[in-house]
Amino acid sequence: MSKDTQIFNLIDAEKERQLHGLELIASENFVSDGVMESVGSVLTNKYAEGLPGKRYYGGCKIVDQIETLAIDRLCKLFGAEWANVQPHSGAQANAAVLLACLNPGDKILGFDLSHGGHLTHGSPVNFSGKIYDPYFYGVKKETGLVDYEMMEEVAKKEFPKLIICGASAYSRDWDYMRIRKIADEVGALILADISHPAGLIATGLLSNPLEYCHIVTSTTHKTLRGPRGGIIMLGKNFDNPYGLKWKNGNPKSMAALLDAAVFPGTQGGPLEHVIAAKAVAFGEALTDRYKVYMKQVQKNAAVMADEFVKRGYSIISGGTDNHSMLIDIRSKGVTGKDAENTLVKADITVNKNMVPFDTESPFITSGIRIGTPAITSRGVKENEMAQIVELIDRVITNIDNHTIIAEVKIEVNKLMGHRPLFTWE
Ligand code: DSN
Repeated sequence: MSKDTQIFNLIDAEKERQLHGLELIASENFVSDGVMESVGSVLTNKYAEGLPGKRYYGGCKIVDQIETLAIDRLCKLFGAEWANVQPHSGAQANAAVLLACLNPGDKILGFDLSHGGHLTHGSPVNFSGKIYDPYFYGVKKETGLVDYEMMEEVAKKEFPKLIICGASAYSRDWDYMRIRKIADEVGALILADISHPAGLIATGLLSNPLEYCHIVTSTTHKTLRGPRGGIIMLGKNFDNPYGLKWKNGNPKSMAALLDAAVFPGTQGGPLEHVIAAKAVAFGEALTDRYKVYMKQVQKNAAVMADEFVKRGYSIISGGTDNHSMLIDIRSKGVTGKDAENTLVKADITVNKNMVPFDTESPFITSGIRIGTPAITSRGVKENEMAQIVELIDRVITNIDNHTIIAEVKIEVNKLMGHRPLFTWE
């Protein structure tokens, strides 16, 4: 059969866009050939509902080995005792955790979406805020840092069953020990969603929540540089401290509850091609060269943040310890929406983002979020950050000047066009 030219021409066009542009969306990355080949492999043909060794379909001998390797590598990477690698996404992983730990109407305490949190941490437009009863903590206005006093105050007033930490737009490390103390005082479980900084945690560049948090979820496609997908992990000695049950059954281990919440609770057949790609990514993340990559991501972000500050931009919390930064661009007289839309004309991709205490709606926003995982995968180093920030600044400060935007686009294409999409260099 001949190739579907309509679709494959579009795939080629998207490849060209990725090759020539500056990809600064903090949650995106470029994967290795091994990850790409696994996702495009014959494993997509296989049904394997269940877990390795306990499937509802025949012919799972090989995929059992693949999924077991993925689990073993993941546990080694983070020092986890148990993992489930089947969630199709980070949102699916969080849905499974909430299903395993809560009953409809139970209280949860999450990081406010408009302060940097995530939809699945209790937003009213998401299942987590519709099915459960959400309360929030945010950042302190003066510092832009997580307000742990507020977390404690709300927790002691509301007694949530689950406290969720982790963020989509927060550039500092978390105090997991402090969160555990608060959770223990009110009898709550903790879910740490490390989707964004997972790679920095895996390589010891940020603190590891598995030491203090009962359950940890992540996506696999951001700093972890794997295929799009989710994971759930458990640390040591946190097995079901409050004796949760599954469907009025006997108390079960937390691992059994979470497994059941993934399948059959929220998903059907696992994507074994994606699980193989996750295993490849975890294998890569266990290498020294991945640690070199993550250090470069962190260094690039720190230097980039400094360059923005030098040009008069306000970074929430004043800088970054991880791969990302949230920039308040109000001082430049531009909204997040206009910045995103104009930067893309110069082949620079960022996303508009609310800043804490924003007066604009989520569709407009006063900020942009920027991250370095993707450009670092293309070999960009810290000595190129001044040039990249100058290009972004030139667009933002000339938002209506089509000639200047066209000039920036040419410079962006020159800077990026000759590089491979993925390199270890
Ligand atoms: N969409 C992800 C991000 O960009 O951070 C969160 O789900």
